[in-house]
Amino acid sequence: MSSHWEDFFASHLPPSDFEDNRTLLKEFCERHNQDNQQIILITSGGTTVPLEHNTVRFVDNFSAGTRGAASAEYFLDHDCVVIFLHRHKSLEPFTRHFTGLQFMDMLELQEDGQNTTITVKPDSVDVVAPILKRYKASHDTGKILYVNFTTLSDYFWLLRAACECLADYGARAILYLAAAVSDFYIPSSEMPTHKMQSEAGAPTISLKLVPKLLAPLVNLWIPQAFVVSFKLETDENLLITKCRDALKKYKHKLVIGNILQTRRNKVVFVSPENSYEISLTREQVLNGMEIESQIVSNVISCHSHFLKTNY
Ligand code: PAZ
Repeated sequence: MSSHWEDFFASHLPPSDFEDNRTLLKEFCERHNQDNQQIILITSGGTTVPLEHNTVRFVDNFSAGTRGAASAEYFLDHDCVVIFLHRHKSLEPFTRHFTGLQFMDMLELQEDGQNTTITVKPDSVDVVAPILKRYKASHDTGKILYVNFTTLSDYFWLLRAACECLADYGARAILYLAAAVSDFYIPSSEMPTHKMQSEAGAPTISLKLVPKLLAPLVNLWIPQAFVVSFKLETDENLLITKCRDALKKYKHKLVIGNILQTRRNKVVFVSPENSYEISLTREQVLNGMEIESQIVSNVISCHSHFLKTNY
């Protein structure tokens, strides 16, 4: 049995910087709430489940945040305003293109007496310039807000706060829930305070089911929004059924299903009306196309259709 979402909030404290983030979310939502402005809340990356209050060890998952970070860029290209609620240190829009030492290798250092000049190497300009241009366009106009979480309970607190701040947008808000949120956790009351000691022998860890936040999110926190959830499976035979079950249970607008191994080039859109697949050809992949560009275009047209038919 999973615990109830209200019990979860009652037994887990908000993150220490919660009030600062709530203020940022509120100001950002108020600033952009004019005319017909659409706003997208993207959740991205995986949540951790601590095994100790003073956390040395935790349960994590595979998600690097590629889907969320890439999607944020494409939503910004469509002139949308974006809240990027992501796992601390997971991939972020724009910087994701320059991970590791790759970026250092694109730079040239010249030291001439007192003067130090750093330039982008001529053969890297064509790589850096278009990304820098997109970055500047969205950052200089303040179109994206970054908020980060680490643990499952940080994520819960911030997601609810973001929904509350977005409620005034009504149907103009799109929730794009791509984060890989843990299904299991150790309740705060059952967690040891200090680092588990090996002298005590191998621990037996008993995990509890995480309450599903989609239910209060859709019914209470932001009932008019266009809510899109993602469903990850490893068994192809289960995918569509699980997507349909989620739609039936939570009554939101769209589920995007993907299989772990093929998630970079194939997804399935499942709505109450229909389902269809989006995939990239081998050639498109080789040309550097990302499936998120198509996912985002499709989500935007589903949302426009929703606005036209419901209002
Ligand atoms: O972060 P990533 O790009 O490696 O993976 C994206 C994803 C598979 C986590 C996302 O597309 C997704 O399916 N999120 C929901 C996962 C779930 O079923 O809880």
